[in-house]
Amino acid sequence: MQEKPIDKEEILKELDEIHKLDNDYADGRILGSMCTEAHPFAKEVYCKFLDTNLGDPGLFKGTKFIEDEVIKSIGNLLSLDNAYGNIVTGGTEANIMAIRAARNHARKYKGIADGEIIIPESAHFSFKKAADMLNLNIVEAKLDENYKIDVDALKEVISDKTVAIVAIAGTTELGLIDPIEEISQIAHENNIYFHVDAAFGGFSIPFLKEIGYDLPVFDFSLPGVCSITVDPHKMGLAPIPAGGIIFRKEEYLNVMAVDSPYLTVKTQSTVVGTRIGASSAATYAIMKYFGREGYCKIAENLMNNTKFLKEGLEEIGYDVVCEPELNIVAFNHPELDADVLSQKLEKLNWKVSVAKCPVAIRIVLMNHIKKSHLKELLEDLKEIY
Ligand code: 0PR
Repeated sequence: MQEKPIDKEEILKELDEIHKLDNDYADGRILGSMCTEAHPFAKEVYCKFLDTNLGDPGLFKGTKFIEDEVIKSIGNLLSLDNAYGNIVTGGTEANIMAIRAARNHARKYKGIADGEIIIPESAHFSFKKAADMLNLNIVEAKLDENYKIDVDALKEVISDKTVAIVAIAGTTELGLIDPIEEISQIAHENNIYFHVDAAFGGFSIPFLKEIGYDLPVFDFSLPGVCSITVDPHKMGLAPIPAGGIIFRKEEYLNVMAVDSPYLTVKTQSTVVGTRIGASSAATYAIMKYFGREGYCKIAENLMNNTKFLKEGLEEIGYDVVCEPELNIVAFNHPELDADVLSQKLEKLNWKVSVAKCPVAIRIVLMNHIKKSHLKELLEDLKEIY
C-alpha cells in the first residue's frame, strides 16, 4: 500500500481502466456462462443492504425476516409450505450445506461414520469439494444414452454407507433433468437423504411448467426429496452472490448447528459466519418485481432463443447433441474437433465453453444473449462450416 491517500477520481480512473479488461454481458459475446447481468432494480436494492450481516441476525432483524420470506417463497415455488434454509453465496455453498446436513443426519441417526455420496457423472464439481471437505467418498452413478442418471446403475451402487443421493435438475453441461421422480422413490424406500441440485433449473422449470412445457416433476411434491439447491443469481436475475438452499425439515439445519455463544443467536448452521444480507434483499425485491408472470416471460424468451439457435445450427449442418430441455444448446461440427471449433470462435471474439461429457461446444442462453447476437453467431458458424 502506498504511504499517502489518493484522490477518489484518480482511483476510479485507474479502476475503470482495469475494468475494461473484463468482458461485458451486454456485448452478447459471453456464451458459456450461467451468470448474467443482474436486473438494475435488484442492484439498487443490493446496495441499500450492503452493510447488513446475517451472521448475527439479532442485529439485523429486518434482513433476517427478508431472508426467511425469500426462503418461504422459493419453497412455495418448489411445492413446499414450510421451507427452511438460507440464501448463500451460490450453488457450491448450497450443495455443501445439503451434503453436510445429509452426512450429519446419517451420522446421528444411522451411525454411519465413513459415508459415501452417490452423484451422477454429470454432477457439478462442487460435490467433489463437498465430499473432500466433509470426508466422504464419491460413488458415481452412470448415465444412460440420453446423458441422464441410469436408474438401474444407481440402484446397484447404493450401500449401507450411502449418506446421500444427488440428482440434477438442469445439468451444468447440457441442461438436462434427471429422472427425479424415480430416484425420489428409491431414496424414500431405502431411507436415504435425497438432494436435488436445481442451481440452474430452479428458476426456470417451475415457470416453464406453468406455461405448458412438458417437463418432469423435480421438487418437494416428491416425498423423497429432502433438499433443493436453487440459484437466484442464475435465471433469477439477482446479483452475484445469491444461491439458495431449501430444506424440507428444520432438523436438517439443526444437525449442522454449532454453538455460537456470544452472538445474538446461540447456534449457527451455515458454512459462512459473517454473511451478506444484500443478496437476500435483492432476491426478495426482484422476485416481487417480476412475480410468477414476469419469470414465465423470461423463461419463455430464453427457450425461444434456445429453439432459434438449435434450429439455426441444424439448418447449416451442425450436429446438436440432444434436444434441449432447458436453455443450453450443445453441438459439434461434423468434422472439426470441439476444441478446434472453440478456438476458431474465440478468434472471432465469441466466449464459448466446451462440454466434456460428451465433448461439444456448449452455449448457455442467458438473458444477455439476444436474437441479434445469435444471428451474428450463426453467420460466423456458417462461414466456418
Ligand atoms: N450446480 C450446478 C448444476 C451448476 O451448474 C453450478 C454452476 C453449481 C452447482 C455451482 O454454482 P456456483 O458457481 O454458483 O457456486 N455452474 C456453472 C459452472 O460451473 C457456473 C458458472 C457461472 C460457470 C458462470 C461459468 C461462468 O462464467 O459451469
